Amino acid sequence: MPSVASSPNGASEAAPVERRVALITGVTGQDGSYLAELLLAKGYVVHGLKRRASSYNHPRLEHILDQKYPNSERFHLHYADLIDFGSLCAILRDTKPQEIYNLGAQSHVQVSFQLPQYTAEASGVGVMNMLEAIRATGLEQTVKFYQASTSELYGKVHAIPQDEETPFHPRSPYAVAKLYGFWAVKNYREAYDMYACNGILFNHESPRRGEIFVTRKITKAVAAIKLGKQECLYLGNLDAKRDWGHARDYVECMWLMLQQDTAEDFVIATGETTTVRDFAERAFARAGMPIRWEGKPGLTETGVVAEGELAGKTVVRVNAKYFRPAEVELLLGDPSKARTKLGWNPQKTSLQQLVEEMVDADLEMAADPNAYLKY
Ligand code: NAP
Ligand code: F7E
Repeated sequence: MPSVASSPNGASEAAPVERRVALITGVTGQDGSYLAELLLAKGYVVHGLKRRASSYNHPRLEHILDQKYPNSERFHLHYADLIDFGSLCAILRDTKPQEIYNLGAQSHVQVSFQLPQYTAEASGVGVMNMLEAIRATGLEQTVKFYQASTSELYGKVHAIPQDEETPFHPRSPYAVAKLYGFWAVKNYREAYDMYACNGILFNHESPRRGEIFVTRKITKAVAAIKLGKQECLYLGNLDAKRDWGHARDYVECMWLMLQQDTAEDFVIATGETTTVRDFAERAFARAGMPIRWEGKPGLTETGVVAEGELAGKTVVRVNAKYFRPAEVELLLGDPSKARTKLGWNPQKTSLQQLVEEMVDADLEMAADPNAYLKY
């Protein structure tokens, strides 16, 4: 494999060099944008897959596509879709990547109950399509393949904390689809000796998180309420527990997983868990609106601003429409293997730092929509 050519600041080198080539599916998503930044800084040529849409659909990549962005000329977008096998073969034939990061998926758990078949195609069969496209283009012995697997596989958990040996018990069409992808990766590793691995990633968030995942929904609402643009935040299960990390830290681990001699699966988590309720408390407090809970836990419970300008205002209510047909109550990952074998630091960003970064970014974006491009 050619060596990576990067200077310490990630700038282009003068002499022509053979650069490593990576392909990212899901590059337009939260993780894809951070991973593209990381790989460009490491000297890669980065190809990303984008879907056809009727309107502009890659705001998270806007800054990278700007010619002023360092190494922007090494970033290329291509139309393709995980459910279109031919398009995957074409992109592999044309770009010949040495590393593939398969981040593309219909990734919303609750939405997967409304779009079960589409989710199966994109998040499950899409993985098989990509693996078969690798074989069809003769790349199976040269390419390293990363699959975005998920802590949702543990679902109704059989052990606390969850590690690489914990049995799976998926609780949604999304998790069922991801289970298929997980085993496709393991199967192709065993059957064809491919370098293919699963990152079993626990929830990871950032200012670039999709707006209907609970953390971003909270931080965006906190900012809008603070600025008088929204009255109240409606949530579902306040007592669900998640192991929340920062997406920027987690993409480093994806890269590390493809730099090993042999392909293995890894749990990526912080090793700490907390409730949706606690996340909301921290977010409102960060914006200077500490809340107290009133009423019995359940549909009638409310979050009320405890002090300050908005004291007494009800800013959180529970709405049953956000409850799921089957819930994952508690996720807590054990990142020991990643820490030991990959040298990865699961505690690089604390939960409090994550909350603060997200709230501060949303406050800025609520005041100035153009501020989005900075995040
Ligand atoms: P995200 O923001 O929802 O991004 C998903 C990406 O997949 C988007 O680029 C989306 O394109 C693309 N996509 C959807 N359907 C596709 C299809 N049929 N063909 C090609 N691309 C398609 O997700 P994320 O948070 O960055 O997560 C990245 C991956 O990690 C996903 O596979 C997710 O399931 C998995 N994961 C995420 C977490 C987490 O906490 N974030 C944890 C564990 C695993 P559009 O922009 O066009 O919609
Ligand atoms: O929900 C509860 C909800 O949608 C977290 C995806 O990236 O991580 C993510 O899946 C918890 C759940 O993420 C609302 O019931 C309460 O218990 O932010 P979420 P998720 O379902 O954990 C995994 C690892 C992935 O792989 C997925 O791709 O929060 N919750 N009230 C709510 N959730 C949402 N979305 N909205 C609410 O109003």
